[in-house]
Amino acid sequence: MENRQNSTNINWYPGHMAKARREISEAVKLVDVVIELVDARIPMASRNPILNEIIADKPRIIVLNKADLADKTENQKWINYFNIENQVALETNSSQGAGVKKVVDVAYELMKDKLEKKEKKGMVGASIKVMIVGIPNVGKSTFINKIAGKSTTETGNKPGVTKKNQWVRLNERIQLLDTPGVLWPKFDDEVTARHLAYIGTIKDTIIDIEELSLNLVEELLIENKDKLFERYKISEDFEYEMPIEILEEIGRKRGCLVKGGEIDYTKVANMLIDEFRNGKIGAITLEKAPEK
Ligand SMILES: Nc1nc2c(ncn2[C@@H]2O[C@H](COP(=O)(O)OP(=O)(O)O)[C@@H](O)[C@H]2O)c(=O)[nH]1
Ligand SMILES: [Mg+2]
Repeated sequence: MENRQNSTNINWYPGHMAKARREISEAVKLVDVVIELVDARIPMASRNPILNEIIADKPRIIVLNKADLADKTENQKWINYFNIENQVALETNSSQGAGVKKVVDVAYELMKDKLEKKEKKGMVGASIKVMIVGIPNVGKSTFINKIAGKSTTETGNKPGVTKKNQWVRLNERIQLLDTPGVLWPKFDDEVTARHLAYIGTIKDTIIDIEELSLNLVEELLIENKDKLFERYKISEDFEYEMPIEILEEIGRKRGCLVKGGEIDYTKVANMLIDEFRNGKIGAITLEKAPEK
């Protein structure tokens, strides 16, 4: 399964970025609505501002995908935030299909007037064209497969929109460009890069997993301490001064030990990151919507 290969295996070089940008710009000209997928756990870090330049005023729907892995209340706050900004936003769980049909319906609603005008002018069979855009691993292929109802996206993980434009008919009025636009993740600042690493957007072999796990513990302690402690059965009155002590306790609880009973840091770090990525620690939103 070529396209199931981890998306993070692209190494983005300036050439790739330029190519992705060019290809998405071309594809955008062909569509009426752009559907931007972001990760509901990190709705800021999982966006690439270059998209604003590329799509300019074209109607857009922001989709908070992997909503199942994020906090329900926070998802709603993000949707409200975008709505206040005059931006249509919805949440989905593409794996389960929850919310995906609504995205199609909303895309239609956005373009309804335009379509009716075309039909009044006598254009028979006019339809709305949409495309999906987002950074690697955000769920584009899963989303497309869900709304298209079959496996249409053997896209692999090449930057940009690589195949010749093929359209998938979603219903009698909407067509979907079957190849998503792959945007590069932005590593402008440390927090963004770290957040992308937590969710698995950055290739693991180029990150220090032990350091990353400590950062994650530190971040979870701020607002998700209860979930973290509950998951690893850490006592409420466990005393610690540094995140590393929590990581060590998790290691002990999980038996991530080397001979002699020392903590196996690599093992516990990998386990923790893996469990976070899979939502085992809980539905957690790391980036909050700005308060209005
Ligand atoms: N929990 C959860 N996992 C998802 C969701 N959407 C996609 N995934 C998973 O995220 C990973 C990346 O998805 P994929 O569609 O290949 O991402 P792409 O690189 O943007 O095409 C896969 O393991 C999917 O099963 C979702 O809404 N919820
Ligand atoms: Mg894909």
